[in-house]
Amino acid sequence: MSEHTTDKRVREASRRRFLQAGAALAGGSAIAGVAGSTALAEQGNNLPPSVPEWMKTPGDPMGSQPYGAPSVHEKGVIKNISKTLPQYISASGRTPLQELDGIITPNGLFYERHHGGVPTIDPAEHRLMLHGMVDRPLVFTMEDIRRFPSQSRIHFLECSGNPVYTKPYGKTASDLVGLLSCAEWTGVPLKTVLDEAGVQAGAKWIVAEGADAAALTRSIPIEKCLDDAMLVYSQNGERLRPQQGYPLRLLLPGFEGNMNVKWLRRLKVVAEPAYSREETSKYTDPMPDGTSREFTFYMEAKSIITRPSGGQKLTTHGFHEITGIAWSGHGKIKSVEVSLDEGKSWQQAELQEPVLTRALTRFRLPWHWDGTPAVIQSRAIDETGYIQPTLAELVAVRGLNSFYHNNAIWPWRIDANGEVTNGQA
Ligand SMILES: Nc1nc2c(c(=O)[nH]1)N[C@H]1C(S)=C(S)[C@@H](COP(=O)(O)O)O[C@H]1N2
Ligand SMILES: [Mo]
Repeated sequence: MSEHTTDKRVREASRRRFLQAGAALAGGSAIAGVAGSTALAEQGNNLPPSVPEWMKTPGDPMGSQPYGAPSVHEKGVIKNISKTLPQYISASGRTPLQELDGIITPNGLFYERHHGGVPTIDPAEHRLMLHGMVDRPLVFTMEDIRRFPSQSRIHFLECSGNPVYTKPYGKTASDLVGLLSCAEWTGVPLKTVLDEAGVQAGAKWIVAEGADAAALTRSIPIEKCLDDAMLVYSQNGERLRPQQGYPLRLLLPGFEGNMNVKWLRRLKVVAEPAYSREETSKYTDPMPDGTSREFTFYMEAKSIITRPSGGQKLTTHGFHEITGIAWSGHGKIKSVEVSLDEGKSWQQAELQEPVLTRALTRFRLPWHWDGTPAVIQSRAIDETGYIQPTLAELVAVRGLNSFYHNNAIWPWRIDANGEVTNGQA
């Protein structure tokens, strides 16, 4: 036996010890036969102690993929695009949250929501016009924008129809809250650009307009524009994808997705909001007393367990890590609690560092599943002390006529076979 193979055996054995220790650590009795202990028994040509096929000849040469793509074995990890909803012009594609680790969404899997299709914009012909209540109206080329001092920040972006409030359909974490992603954004603070133009006294709002066929228009309060708003041109190190607003988008950390205008072409500084379609007939919430919530801006604290989650299956009893993501438009996540008993009791999950403001935060809880059916769920608590509500608590306040801004706790049901399903359905 080669030294290499012996090495692998040692590693296999130590992995086995770890999984058993993990099961004990999770509070249950260590069960012989947890994942890993069968590895040496199931002998195949590519399994230990054999040398696998892919070690016997050189691999693919360099240059076959000038822009990298995932392994052919990850073909199933793609955006979740509904086959029943029409997907032309007004469209959405969800991030497969349950397939991802960490907090950053790869650019190819970033969620998409468009009201007039995805325009193809030549950056050389793209301009940003800044006018209205300013001392010096200005028109910027993309080169002008890139000459400003830059900044990179990690923030989530979430559509406020995630999931729609009345019919929380869906099997998977992605079906439910996949209109959510997180990236490192690079651009220029909007304040820097506004200072260049000189905002006049009495200015209260900035109306932002996109260069798509929808000319999507939203009014942004001036305070946000002078705080952490950014004009972004890059996403996870490379230029924005066309779907995310290439070559320029407005990023309003923590504000509902719709206000983060893509393909940004115009900013008008004004005293009154525009009362555009997207802030009157859409993205507002009818309340039981006949009034409507509008200009809600911030996305409230929310979380979801992504593993184990709907559509997945626990194939073995024993140690399993429960993990998921939490986020809040109001700032940092303070803690995440997980319940394993239908919400009767809650325990503290561990938060993965860094915990960033208005960014996804990964949480984890070690768990020993003994095969008993269970209902698991998580709730986020943000730095303002706000606690993510149950759906019943949300309905008690909002009634049943709302459509957007559903940040309810989402339970997953695990049956005796280990099948995980939507606990609300
Ligand atoms: N110009 C323009 N901006 C837009 C939209 C649009 O259709 N046109 N969609 C909005 C909505 S509803 C959301 S949720 C986010 C989606 O951003 P993404 O596609 O980069 O995920 O962009 C917002 N900005
Ligand atoms: Mo949205």
